[in-house]
Amino acid sequence: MEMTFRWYGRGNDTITLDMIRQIPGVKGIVWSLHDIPAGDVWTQERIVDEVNYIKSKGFDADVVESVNIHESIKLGIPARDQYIENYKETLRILGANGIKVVCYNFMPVFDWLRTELYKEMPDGSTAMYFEKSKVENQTAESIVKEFEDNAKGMTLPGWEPERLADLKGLFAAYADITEDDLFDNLAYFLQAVVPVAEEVGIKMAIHPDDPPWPIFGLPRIVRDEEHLEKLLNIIDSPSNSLTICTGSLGSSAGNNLPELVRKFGSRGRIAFIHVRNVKRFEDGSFIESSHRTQDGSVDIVDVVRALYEVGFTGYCRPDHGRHLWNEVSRPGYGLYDRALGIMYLWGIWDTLVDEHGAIATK
Ligand code: DNO
Repeated sequence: MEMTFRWYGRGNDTITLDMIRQIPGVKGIVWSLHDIPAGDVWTQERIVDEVNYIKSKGFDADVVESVNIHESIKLGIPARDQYIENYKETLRILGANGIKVVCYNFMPVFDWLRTELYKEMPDGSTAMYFEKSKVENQTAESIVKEFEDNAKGMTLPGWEPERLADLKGLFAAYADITEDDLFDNLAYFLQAVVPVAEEVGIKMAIHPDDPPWPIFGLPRIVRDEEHLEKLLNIIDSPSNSLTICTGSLGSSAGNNLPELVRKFGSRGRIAFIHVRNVKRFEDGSFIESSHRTQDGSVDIVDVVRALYEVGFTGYCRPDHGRHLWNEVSRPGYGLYDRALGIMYLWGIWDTLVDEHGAIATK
């Protein structure tokens, strides 16, 4: 397993690569070109500049999260073909520069959604919170506005302003799109890009829906074991792989994360894993807790054990953390709690290695 850390780029993150270097065992940086609008080609020049900078600090730049997908591809409208061509071109350039994994998602309109970015916890830290009834009783516009107003000036990953500028128009466009339609549009996209990914040595790794249920009546198709199985069957290739996000999938009590890791990991179809914990409440709400098993509803110890058992050699990163010790950071992406998360994951992993031996690494 290779430990990585997500970083938003020079001038776009409160954390520097020099800080990340002091977290034990981090080998790679998970990066993206966040200023490039979804659908545009990433140029060779920009990619080389970012990769070289990351390498100059002693890290690899193997994983990109995300190359976002233009809405027309999800909607399946004619304009998609040009955007798919652009996507292929970006993959070719990324592949030529040694990139191994591209994380993406296929969520309509929104990427992840929460109702509070800084909910106060009993210990004085704050964490991201999703209150189910609030989403059921409020309009998308009002929640999005609140969400953006509360971000303390930080951009939120996956919340491209150009996409959200016309929420009404987007909702209207999705009015007739069923889950089957959305799945067909995903299949169309993958059939076009996976052969290119194979050619250039990239694993496409889809991120599950967050939260893993339909919101505001929009279709969601990457929510559970059945969905994951169905999408892997679109093309049986390592270049059509998964990002398992234990927090996203774990927000739904029906998803057994260690079991999913055993099932898809043993088939070599997990390219990337985001490990974090969430505490689920009876009414369907959830809060992002510390990574520790006892603090949330996901058995993180067993997730790591499952990774070990399947001989996982892919990429791992700690995911959203709480905001601790007055740190000012992008919501969920502070330094401290993610660093604590890494040490928890290493503690479990190193114990397994100590007791049972190292697994073959790449
Ligand atoms: C949120 C992230 C997501 C994720 C994308 C992947 O913090 O987990 O924005 O990066 O869904 O495409």
